Amino acid sequence: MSPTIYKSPYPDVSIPKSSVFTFLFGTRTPQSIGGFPASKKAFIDAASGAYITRAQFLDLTLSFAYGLRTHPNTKPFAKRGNTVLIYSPNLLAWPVVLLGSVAAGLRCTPANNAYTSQELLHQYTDSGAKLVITTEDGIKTIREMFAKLGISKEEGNRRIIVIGRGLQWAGGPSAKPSADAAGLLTMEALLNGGKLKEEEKFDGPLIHETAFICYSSGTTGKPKGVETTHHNIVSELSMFGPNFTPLEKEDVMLAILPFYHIYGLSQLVHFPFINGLTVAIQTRFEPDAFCANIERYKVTHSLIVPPVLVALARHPAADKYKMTTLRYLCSGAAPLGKDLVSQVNNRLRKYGVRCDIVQGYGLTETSPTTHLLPHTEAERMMGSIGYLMPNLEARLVVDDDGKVDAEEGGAGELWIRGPSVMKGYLNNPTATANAITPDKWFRTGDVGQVDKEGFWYIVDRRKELIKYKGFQVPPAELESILLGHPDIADCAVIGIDDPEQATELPRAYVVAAHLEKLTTAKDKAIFEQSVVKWMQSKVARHKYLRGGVRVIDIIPKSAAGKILRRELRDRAKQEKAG
Ligand code: 4UV
Repeated sequence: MSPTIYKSPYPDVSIPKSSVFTFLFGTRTPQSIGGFPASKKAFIDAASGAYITRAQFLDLTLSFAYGLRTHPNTKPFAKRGNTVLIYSPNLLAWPVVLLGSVAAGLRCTPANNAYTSQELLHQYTDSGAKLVITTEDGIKTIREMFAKLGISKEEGNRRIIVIGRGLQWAGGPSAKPSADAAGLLTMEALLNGGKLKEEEKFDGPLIHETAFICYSSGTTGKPKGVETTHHNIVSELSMFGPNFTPLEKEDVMLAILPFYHIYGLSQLVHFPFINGLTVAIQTRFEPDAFCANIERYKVTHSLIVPPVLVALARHPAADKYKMTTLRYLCSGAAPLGKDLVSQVNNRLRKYGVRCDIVQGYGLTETSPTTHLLPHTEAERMMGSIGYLMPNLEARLVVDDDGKVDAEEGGAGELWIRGPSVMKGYLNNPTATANAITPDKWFRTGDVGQVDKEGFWYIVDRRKELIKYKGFQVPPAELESILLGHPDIADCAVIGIDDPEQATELPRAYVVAAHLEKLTTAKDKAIFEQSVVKWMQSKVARHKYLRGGVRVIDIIPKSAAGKILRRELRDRAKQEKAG
């Protein structure tokens, strides 16, 4: 039987055949860049108010690219197709070093800035990166990573570019460098040499070269490098438009989601620039600063994850600041309940805030957004992830090999096909073949449903991935670490729901190697707690076992040895109910 293929209710859009850089900056005159005034603010450092205009953004990226290409430290590693790793929280410099690297023809692999040296090591080696761009706070971790790789301090120092604490380069405050940064090459120094005359071109078939390598565990296993091409990003950005998001001339977006995650990378760095929005960058989410920044910068738009809505529903900061400019909030990366949206709407409306709260859905592998609720439907279709984006096709598959599609209105695994689907997992043809079928369908591992009007819902997740506040927590990664614990014989990690915080929490079920020693409930509790603590010394914060550890006799497995996670999830539900 032929498959049931769904399309967007919106017509396909034409997609320019250009590189990311040309798409952003291609049409430029001294007065205008990408169709908006060159003097318009592009990015603001929310804490200090320092900013760069669109023209400065272009100049700085070309200067950074030139510095990369010509400085003796970076020159050997700044050849087209080489990879540079960014290990930094969201800062004003972030878009500059990203687009500067892209202009020089490099691929960028952005890493979680909370990663430990061990976690970072995987991404650094797997991506084939040689250069690392980091902040003064990141130097120590990078040096630890180099030491683990047997790279001498001297050699390691040549591979580091430091984003200093000061913002003089953007007209902002200056700051003294720390002792750690002494002798290292700084971003500021790279900006001072000259300007690349022309960005590296990715035309014709070269649009399919890789631009970004974000890490995702996909449906199973450890984090893998997702090869996002120039064409993927340009396609993704072209699919949006006024149909989905309300856009006006003076709109300001508040950026709190991490730029290293594809959601932030695409929607907070690229999307606003293309659409002429100004982005105020808040380095860390904190409810008070979030609300204060909305007032201070007259913010109209923000992209969020469900726990931010929990803060807007309950935190006292929402009573304290004037947020009447806010018109659009888009939540994604994790399921969002209708009730939470209603609570936020009710609270904000008391203060005269009329804001469309919508939901989007996407994956690292789809660059990312595949579905988005048009703002005009925010109220009526609360809880839906909205329409399929134009230029994409979708299926709802019931069996494993894609032969049977769901009946009309029924649920199935969501498969996506289109120009924003990744090239594949870096150096991992097996994982790529498991994720993308020969006829180019990408399996999301999520269970979806679509109604008669074309509104989509995510109703379940088939894959093992856990999401803590929108961050990926790959169970396989935690399980392999837990198996290194001397007192753990076997284990499985699952996500348990925490409706209060609108998130999942990672929980480990473990078989103790010396069960005979855990004779009392107290012994067990002490052991479980010690494992929680032990894990905290090994991984970034979002992977902590916040759902706790439970000792059990045996991990349920299939005949083939696969962990039966569903059984553990049912067990967790029963424990809660009991
Ligand atoms: O690979 P990743 O970490 O990617 C993301 C990307 C998120 C979004 C969301 C809306 C956008 O508009 C956008 O641009 C980017 O999180 O994780 C992918 C997995 O996260 C879950 C789902 O299990 C994906 O396979 N997920 C993402 N969005 C939703 C979601 C959602 N709205 N509802 C339920 N699960």
